[in-house]
Amino acid sequence: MEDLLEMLHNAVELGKVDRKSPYPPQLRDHDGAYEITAMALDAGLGPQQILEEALIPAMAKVGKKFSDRQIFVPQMLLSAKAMGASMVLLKPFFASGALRSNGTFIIGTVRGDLHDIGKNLVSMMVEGGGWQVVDLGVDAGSDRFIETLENHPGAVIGLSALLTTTMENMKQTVEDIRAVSPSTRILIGGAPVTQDFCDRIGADFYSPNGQEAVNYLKTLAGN
Ligand code: B12
Repeated sequence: MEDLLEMLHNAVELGKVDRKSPYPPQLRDHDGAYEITAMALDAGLGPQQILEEALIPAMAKVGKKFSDRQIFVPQMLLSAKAMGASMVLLKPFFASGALRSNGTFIIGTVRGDLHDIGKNLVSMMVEGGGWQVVDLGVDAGSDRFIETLENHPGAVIGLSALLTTTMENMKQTVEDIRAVSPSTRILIGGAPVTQDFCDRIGADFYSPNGQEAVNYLKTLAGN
């Protein structure tokens, strides 16, 4: 079991998407993140364990290697693709609450930011928590959040930012939403985001992961 988690960690860290992907050359004809995830699920490992013990630590390692200049953007992108391949198989487990609707959750990565893995994960979990999710994708400006909110009155908003530079755009987005709809609940997250930052920009809730966001949303839905 541990071997499968370790193999998956390696596949994501090295950017081995699936068996047929040619990169990295030393893993040619080896299983990739997709196949290993399927084996892990078949072996009875839970999606949360796969996420917490293989995928998320692998991406943290990738970030560290990037900071240390051991790898560059193309390798980081392949790791992201490998994690995405694994998430395709995990999604049905997280999204199984889609038929109930506690309300609408509008989520997006803020303007100037193209990181979407964490946002997609939160989106899956919130959907699994029984909310209808409207996903605005990446590089979403305040105008898109406000327009979508007009079409879904009472919706809760989730903002993601992974860059210190785009945290400024997160602050601006919160201000812009507050200006038109002061009572709208706004959740924020992303690797550089903190509780202190949340307090400073006047967002309602900060969470370092999707699960705590789901728990907070439950309190809003009254269950
Ligand atoms: C993969 C990756 C990329 C991929 C993204 C692909 C994709 N489709 O997302 C690519 C290659 C495109 C990329 C590009 C860049 N990246 Co990059 N990237 C990463 C990396 C390695 C992993 C991010 C990730 O997916 N983590 C896994 C997910 C699951 O974690 P997460 O996003 O943090 O999400 C969790 C929580 O934060 C939270 N959460 C997230 N969002 C939300 C929202 C809400 C509402 C809530 C409640 C919670 C929540 O829940 C999630 C689940 O637990 C990070 C390293 C790191 N440690 O974060 C660097 C990192 C973020 N990147 C970095 C940089 C510098 C860049 C580039 C500027 C590089 C360049 N020179 O071009 C560009 C910027 C592009 C842009 N404009 O956005 C830096 C940022 C440094 C900084 N302080 O700003 C990092 C930290 C790497 C590093 N150590 O230097 N990157």
